[in-house]
Amino acid sequence: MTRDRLWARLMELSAIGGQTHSGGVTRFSFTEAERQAKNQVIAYMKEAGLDVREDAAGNVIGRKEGRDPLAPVVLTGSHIDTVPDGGKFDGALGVLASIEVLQQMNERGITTTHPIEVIAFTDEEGARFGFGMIGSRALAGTLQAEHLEHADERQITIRQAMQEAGLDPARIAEAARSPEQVKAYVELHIEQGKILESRGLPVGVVSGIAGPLWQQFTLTGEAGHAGATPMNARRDPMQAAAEIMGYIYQETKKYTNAVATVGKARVIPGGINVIPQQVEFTLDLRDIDLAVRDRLEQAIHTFAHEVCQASGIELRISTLQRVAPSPCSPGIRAIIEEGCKRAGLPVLTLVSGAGHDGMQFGGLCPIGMIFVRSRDGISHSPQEWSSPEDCRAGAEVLYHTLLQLAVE
Ligand code: HGY
Ligand code: MN
Ligand code: MN
Ligand code: MN
Repeated sequence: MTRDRLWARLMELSAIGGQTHSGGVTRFSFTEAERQAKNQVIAYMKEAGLDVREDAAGNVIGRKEGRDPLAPVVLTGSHIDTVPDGGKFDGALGVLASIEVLQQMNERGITTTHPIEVIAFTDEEGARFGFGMIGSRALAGTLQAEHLEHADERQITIRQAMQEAGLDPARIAEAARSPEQVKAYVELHIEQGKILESRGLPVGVVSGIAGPLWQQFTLTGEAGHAGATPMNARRDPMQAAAEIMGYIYQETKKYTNAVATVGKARVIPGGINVIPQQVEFTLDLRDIDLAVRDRLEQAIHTFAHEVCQASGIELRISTLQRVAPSPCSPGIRAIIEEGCKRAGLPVLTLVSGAGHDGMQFGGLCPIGMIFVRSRDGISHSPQEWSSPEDCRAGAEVLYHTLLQLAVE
């Protein structure tokens, strides 16, 4: 596996579109930064000898034809959009390693029975609109018109952003694939956790993906003077929000695999000497076990309503996205494990705490994921890093996996 080409492309892509002062990448979907990166990915796909197109949802697709063009396609890929000030590897590694693998097959004159497509999915992260996995939902045929009404902080909706990017939102159904058309989906991705590093392993096999629930809590009280208003005469939404946040963290810690994050908060009007009128914050709640996530969600909502009722605060909770935890297919796991052995690597199976596009394919095709070690388990940060050797090892396992899936 020619590491230099994969590594060189990883570094080159990270410098295209959205580089931040801290060395990270901010590349939101349907922005100029993402367009530049998509154009670069298209160039790589063409260098790899793939037929390239963009579908109605803006997914960039590179196809390697099979002996039987009507045989169900083997899908691979990931995303090139990022979180704010994200890392160089999250998503990009999966897209570029897939291109590298197909280029290697073409350079070795390998023709598979099934066609193989590498996809750079539109907006996996949801960082701009608070609603993610847009491209994979479209491919699964589950992206609904109402989803396109989610808006960014400038109140631009997904629908408007798609139109500005030259796409016709009325045609998103054209991006959908049917189960007969797709054999499997396999994604290579950085682990974004510490398990592989703690075991001294470069690559892991994913058994399942924890499901993210994203909600927005809006608390409305009464603005007032910070100095002249006694503590017992306030309807302060920040005090209620603080109690609710404290409960979220303390309650979630009772469960082994559950995680909760309050990643965004907004105070209105936001004056240092003004009791807030309104406080908004987001909740990202996950667990590989849906029953645990549901139980936590209910407990948090009950507590929040009790706190707000007792303090005369109006509470609104809106759900931004609710993605069920997804198992990876045992059959594909076995093929990936075989790929690890062919690459001379030990086999370690682990759960993904992070969400991925494959979660959208429950009704479409079996899914599998390969993880590459993350230094210190850091991701969604400019400090995100995986070694060239580990990226190469992951690409090698992907190579064996795709070959096995596409030749059968
Ligand atoms: O949020 C996630 O888990 C992924 O990075 N989209
Ligand atoms: Mn991510
Ligand atoms: Mn990702
Ligand atoms: Mn992913």
